[in-house]
Amino acid sequence: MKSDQLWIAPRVRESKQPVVALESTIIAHGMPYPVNVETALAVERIVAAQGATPATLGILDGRIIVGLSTDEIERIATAGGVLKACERDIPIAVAHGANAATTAGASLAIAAAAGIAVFVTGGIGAVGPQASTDFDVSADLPAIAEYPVITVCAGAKAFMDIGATLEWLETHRVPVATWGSDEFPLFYSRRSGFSSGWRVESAAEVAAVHQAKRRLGLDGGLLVAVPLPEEQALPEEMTHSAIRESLRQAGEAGISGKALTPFLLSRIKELTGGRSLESNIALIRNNARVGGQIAAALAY
Ligand code: PSU
Ligand code: MN
Repeated sequence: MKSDQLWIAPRVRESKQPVVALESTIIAHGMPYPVNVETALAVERIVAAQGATPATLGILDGRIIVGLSTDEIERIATAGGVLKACERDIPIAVAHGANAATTAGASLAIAAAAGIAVFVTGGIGAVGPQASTDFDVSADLPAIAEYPVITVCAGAKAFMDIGATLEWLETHRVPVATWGSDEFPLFYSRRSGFSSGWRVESAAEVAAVHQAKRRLGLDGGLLVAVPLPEEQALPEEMTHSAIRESLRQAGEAGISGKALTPFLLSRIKELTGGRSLESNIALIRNNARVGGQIAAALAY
């Protein structure tokens, strides 16, 4: 993607601080109004508190915007018909002059074009639970592998196949760090039972590995998975049973493709009496703090 095709907010373009990119699908399709807007703005403040400049990404009237204003975040959260754009949808949204929220993968493509080194999301899309038969592998994964950006997440969304996702990341040469833990986290819960083999304790360590990778001339990204705080985590059994039931309902309703993730997030919220949404808010805030620290460490 060409950087001269981006609308970079002056606040971001002129920033003397490191920039942290944030996605907007979580705002438009991942959380209900008004907590989506409250969370998006809180996440920006948390990034700023670490000494970094937040830039929420999205497409409005066909313009790819790096650094949505508060009004624009409100618009992407409330306007009808906002598309969920993964990377392949970006030219469609641009040509149609449409409004679109960008997924993690689409956001990584834009962040890379804008020269932003750190990207924060909630949980990445990953290898789906039936990928061996339906080929549902999120376009987030190849974007993480391809672009020279550090992605900070709370793991893959919990209804993905975590073991297969870690295998995919190994095959595609993505270093995967787990933050202060030996285990890859499970989005709503802290433990998945899988290890990535690389535990990190500090933002400086992540920054050093990213810089070594660049120096070595090795392309592509790096994934940091941060377990959400214990107090806001769902008990693993609650996570697993809500996922089982919501996957069953998705199968019954014939939901597939890009509608699946928003459907599951909303079903899981109902099945957990709103607790999964609280976890989702807590984990993205937590990721923003870590992402801000990593960006600051890179600039140091
Ligand atoms: N993280 C969240 N909520 C979300 C998403 C991530 O906490 O809604 C979004 C991201 O934009 C991610 C997308 O890229 O879900 C993945 O969708 P899919 O599984 O269809 O690739
Ligand atoms: Mn998918």
